[in-house]
Amino acid sequence: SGSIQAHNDSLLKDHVRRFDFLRENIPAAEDIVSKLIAFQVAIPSWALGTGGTRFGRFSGPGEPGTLEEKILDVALLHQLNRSSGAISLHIPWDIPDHPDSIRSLADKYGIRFDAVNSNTFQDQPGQAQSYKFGSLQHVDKAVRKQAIEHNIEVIRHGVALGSNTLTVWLADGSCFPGQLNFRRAFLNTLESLQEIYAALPADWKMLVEYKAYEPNFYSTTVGDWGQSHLLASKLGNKAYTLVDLGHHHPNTNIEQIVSLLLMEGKLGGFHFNDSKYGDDDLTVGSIKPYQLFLIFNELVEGMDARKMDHALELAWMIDASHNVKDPLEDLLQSVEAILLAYAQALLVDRQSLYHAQQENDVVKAQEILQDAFRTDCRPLLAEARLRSGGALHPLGIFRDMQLRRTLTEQRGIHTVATGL
Ligand code: AOS
Ligand code: ZN
Ligand code: ZN
Ligand code: ZN
Repeated sequence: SGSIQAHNDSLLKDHVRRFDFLRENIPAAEDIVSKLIAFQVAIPSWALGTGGTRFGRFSGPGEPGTLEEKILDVALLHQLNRSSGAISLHIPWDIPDHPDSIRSLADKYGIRFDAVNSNTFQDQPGQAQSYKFGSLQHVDKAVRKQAIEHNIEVIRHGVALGSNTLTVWLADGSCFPGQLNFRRAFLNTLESLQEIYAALPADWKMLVEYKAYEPNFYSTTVGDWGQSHLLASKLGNKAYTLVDLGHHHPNTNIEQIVSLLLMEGKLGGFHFNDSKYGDDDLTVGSIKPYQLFLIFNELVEGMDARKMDHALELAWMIDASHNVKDPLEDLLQSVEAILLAYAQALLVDRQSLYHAQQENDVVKAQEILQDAFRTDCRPLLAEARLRSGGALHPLGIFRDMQLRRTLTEQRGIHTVATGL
């Protein structure tokens, strides 16, 4: 923290000039800064090692090899940006054998446990039944039962860590026409999810993630927001839809989906990432920052309409990972992109937009949105970090202090992140 202080001192004069300029021009600047301070984004444990979840992995030096080290990585991110105070675990990639010590380690750094993720898309060594033809949808009750029990086990791990959300993503579907009966697959999935739902503690949520295709390429049983929403509404008021930005067909209007799910009180959370083609899981904001802004625009508008707390009522998580960047630098970029889109959305003049819409003034409406999108909000983010004890420029300090080198000295060059 002495180093953060020194880093901030060296950049302070420049920052103050840029922040003052914005403050003079944006009446809501102070309000936006406080909202940014409150906003936290959960880091997925599987993104802390290089390599994504598909094809080869090209690991870098000093990557975390244990759950403890993953938590320390998130703690490091959080120290730098003060916006990464949560981690999302994937079971069994992460097995919290000693939940109490894991929990106190996380507590020590102000990290909470966001949604826990189950995994029935891979067979684990020694497992009795195979998920080759699906899990919760499977034609064989014994396979479904194994998958249900796994999910209940994940809830138990989550309870021990103080999480209150289960995310279920299913690879279930079919690769060829005729392979399965759509209705039976859906009903099996529903019945299985009902058994898992029945095991949720009272204050828990279940997030049902959908995905258009991959690994199945003819049908996916929870393939879009309609199917997820159908399941979530049949399950009950603890079940919600989770939107992963990469899980749509090209050019899908994701912001419209977000708006309607929010309207129905059925939006549970996000997996943020970016993509050019499919579920690319690229750094948030690297390809379509305007889409990200438009999504946040709907979020802010819809959450305000429902009087929801922006920071607390949805699960904000990243789901991105790939081979060519330092994972920690990549995550700093992703968190920054999310907060930037959020700040821009907070800037939108809602009153004027409403009037422009009522008057069918299309040009004005577009100008209002683009005016917000084209405002450089980076000084607002920097000010939020400064006030909460973080670094003015997290990526800069990460490089200046050669933090990856320190991690490599501590952990070694070849550390295999557990799991994948
Ligand atoms: C898979 O495509 C989904 O995005 C899931 O959220 C999955 O659990 C995560 O990406 C880890 O593989
Ligand atoms: Zn996802
Ligand atoms: Zn994705
Ligand atoms: Zn995905």
